[in-house]
Amino acid sequence: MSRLARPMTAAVGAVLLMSSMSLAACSGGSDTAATDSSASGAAPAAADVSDATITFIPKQLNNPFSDVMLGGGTKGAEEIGFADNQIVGPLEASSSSQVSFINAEVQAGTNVIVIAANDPDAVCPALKDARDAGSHVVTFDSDAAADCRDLFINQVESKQVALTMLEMVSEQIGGAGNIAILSATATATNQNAWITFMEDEIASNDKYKDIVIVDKVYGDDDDTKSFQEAQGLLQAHPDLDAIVSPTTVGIAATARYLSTSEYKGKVVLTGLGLPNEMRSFVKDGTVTEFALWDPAQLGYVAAYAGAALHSGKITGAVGDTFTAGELGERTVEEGGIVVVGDPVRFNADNIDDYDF
Ligand code: RAM
Repeated sequence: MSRLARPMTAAVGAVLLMSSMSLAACSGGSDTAATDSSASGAAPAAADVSDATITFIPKQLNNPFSDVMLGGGTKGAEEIGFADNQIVGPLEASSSSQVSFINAEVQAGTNVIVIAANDPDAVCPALKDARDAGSHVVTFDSDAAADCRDLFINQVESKQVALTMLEMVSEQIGGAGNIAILSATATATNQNAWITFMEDEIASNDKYKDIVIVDKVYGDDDDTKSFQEAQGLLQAHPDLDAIVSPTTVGIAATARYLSTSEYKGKVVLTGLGLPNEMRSFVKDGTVTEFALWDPAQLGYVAAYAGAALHSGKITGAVGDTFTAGELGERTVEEGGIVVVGDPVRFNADNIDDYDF
């Protein structure tokens, strides 16, 4: 099945096939991507987690991105054979909203906690308590401070996410113009890293010297607030050329606002979105191109990383490797980071090839 997205320029790197690794597509088994066990000549012994528990704590529960990510996590946890797997978490993505959930896991003696941090620091004391009590902590999607977790499962190298968004917006506004960022929460580690890399690139790369970020607003990954922030941006900046929203909640809400407004087709909208949420806006001309990765892979790799840590197969040291089921071998990189895949750019030509 060929679903190669439109190639990017060399600056960002080629868009890789993501669908070949899609967990949904692979769930049938026999036609799945092979694990890397053949590379070493011997099948890696499965991590024994039959007496262990794993709990996933997303940024928030009512987020379609989290739902897909957690689906991958649950699939991984079941496949590996954890005695129990749970999902708990807040309904809103505020800084401290996850602390009581972490504390409850410490009380319960959960062996592996997988969390997408709403604030890199706010969750730290509770995560440290968890580690002191013998749990392993894996962050995914949005990192905590590095000394509070064992590993961070990152979708894509953060700078590459930023460069992909910058390149998309630059292409769509002809290389020059006023842009605004509509982000998630102001404390989100992942969005803040992407925004900082975008700002740095604009400041240092001549190619983007005519792009100006005129505003940054935060919809808190709340649909209503994001919708209102989009409306506010367009009112406050009549000369706005584009909105970049590095959050699936923000981009979908902004698209909904734009699609029935006078700005449809005039103000560019790009960023990170779920194909299933953005499809109608691509088809009706509100959005030309946006990007994402497969969130299910994040959860899936995080479950395998948790199992490898719990069973002592890895310690989380740089260079450690583990096999993430059908997605194959992964290596721990500098900073205790495991990178899952590459972003794909979605547009009218390929969006129907994706189902998440
Ligand atoms: C939202 C969340 C999540 C982010 C995606 C792109 O769903 O903020 O953390 O990774 O967007």
